[in-house]
Amino acid sequence: MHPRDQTIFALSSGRPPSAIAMIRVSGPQAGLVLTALGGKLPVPRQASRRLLRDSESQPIDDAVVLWFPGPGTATGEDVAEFHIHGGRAVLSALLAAISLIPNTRAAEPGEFTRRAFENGKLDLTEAEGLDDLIHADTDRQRRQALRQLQGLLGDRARDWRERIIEASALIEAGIDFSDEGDVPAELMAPAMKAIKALHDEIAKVLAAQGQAERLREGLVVAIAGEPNVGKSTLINQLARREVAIVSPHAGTTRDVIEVQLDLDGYPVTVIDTAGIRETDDPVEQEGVRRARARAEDADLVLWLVEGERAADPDAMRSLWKSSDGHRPSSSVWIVRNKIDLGGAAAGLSGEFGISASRGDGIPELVDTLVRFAADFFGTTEGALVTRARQRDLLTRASDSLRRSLELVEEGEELAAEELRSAAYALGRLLGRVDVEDVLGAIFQKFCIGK
Ligand SMILES: Nc1nc2c(ncn2[C@@H]2O[C@H](COP(=O)(O)OP(=O)(O)OP(=O)(O)O)[C@@H](O)[C@H]2O)c(=O)[nH]1
Ligand SMILES: [Mg+2]
Repeated sequence: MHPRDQTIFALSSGRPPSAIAMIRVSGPQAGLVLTALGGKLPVPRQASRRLLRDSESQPIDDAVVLWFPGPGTATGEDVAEFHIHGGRAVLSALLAAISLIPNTRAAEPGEFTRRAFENGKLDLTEAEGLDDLIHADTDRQRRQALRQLQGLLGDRARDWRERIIEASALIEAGIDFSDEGDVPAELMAPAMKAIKALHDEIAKVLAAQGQAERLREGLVVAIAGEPNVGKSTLINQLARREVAIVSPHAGTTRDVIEVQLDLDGYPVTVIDTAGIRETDDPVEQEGVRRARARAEDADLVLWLVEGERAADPDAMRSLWKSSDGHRPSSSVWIVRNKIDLGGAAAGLSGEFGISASRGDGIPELVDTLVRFAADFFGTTEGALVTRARQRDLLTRASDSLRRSLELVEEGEELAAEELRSAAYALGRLLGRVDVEDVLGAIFQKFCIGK
């Protein structure tokens, strides 16, 4: 039996123990699984209470079950749901009882969604949106994922693809009918106009994206500086809990410490690093190496200095030593800490004055961070492209359209060929053509049970 014809099952709710757990079954045997464990088939789409029993008629749990006959279901197949008590022993007893039924097996990650995709319930961009929605931590990530799941990009891509196919049909008809190979202008002019419009629309969507792709991963802010300036105190203040050890000894932090923050809906990862200095201690040296590596990759570095001391340009520069002193694209803000000890108050323009231990200046710093994040992510509200895969394929489609406009002078066949590759790229975007290679990569990352 082909693995696709087997009936799959998985725990679809969160990690046990929980008050209630949901096990989902999808495939031709789903109805049989329900009757084998819970007696007669319930009324479709209505919750029914059943005492579930194993193959030896021993009770497993008192449960609520649901029966969804295909194809009008999430996966397009027959689906059964068991809502049981979420204890580990209950779960393992039920999973064991299901697996004893012939032609059933545990689902692989994302396999329910993959079946939905294969049965035409959603296109690939919607499947990606679903995965993003499950992993969304902040409100903005959630809204972006939901737009994707609702198929806004998929709908546009389908429309573009159809229009490309129409335009190429015009050109190919012309090629077939013309004796000398010259396609009549009456056919070419509307085709070219349509291609130009398509190219502009796709280019506009690509240009409007800001950093929508990055909204999935979040912004990375590194706190760096010389030892003992209060970096760990600052990360604790931002996280509002004691994530890092603070001490008066220089060289306290050695590992890179990360916290995830939700700043006004923007996902931000803040990292605390070891104080940058020359040292003989091999452990601290490793800490400094890691600090540099992380600061280099960060989108923003908060360079902490103590009070009125000027930021040491050598120490700052040394941050990027590991990349041949070549400064990466990240921005750097100078933050003056310990202003409670007197000296520099609000700092010079473009600088911040804070007291990490007392909290002075922290709200202003956070506000500025939120504005930075808003700028960084751009206007993601209308963003349709949220993954590199989508961007690559759209760029390919738009490039092919542009080339077909350029090549038409040299021969209609060349233009038609470019249109075929544009349609092909959009087909891949939607998962319509030649996608076996990407499917594995995409669905592997899903949770089991989804
Ligand atoms: N007065 C005052 N002391 C502070 C402030 N922030 C931090 N400190 C103190 O400065 C010392 C060093 O703080 P840490 O947060 O451990 O400094 P760090 O930069 O993480 O140090 P390393 O991990 O060693 O690089 C501790 O004794 C803190 O209590 C502040 O705003 N005001
Ligand atoms: Mg520290």
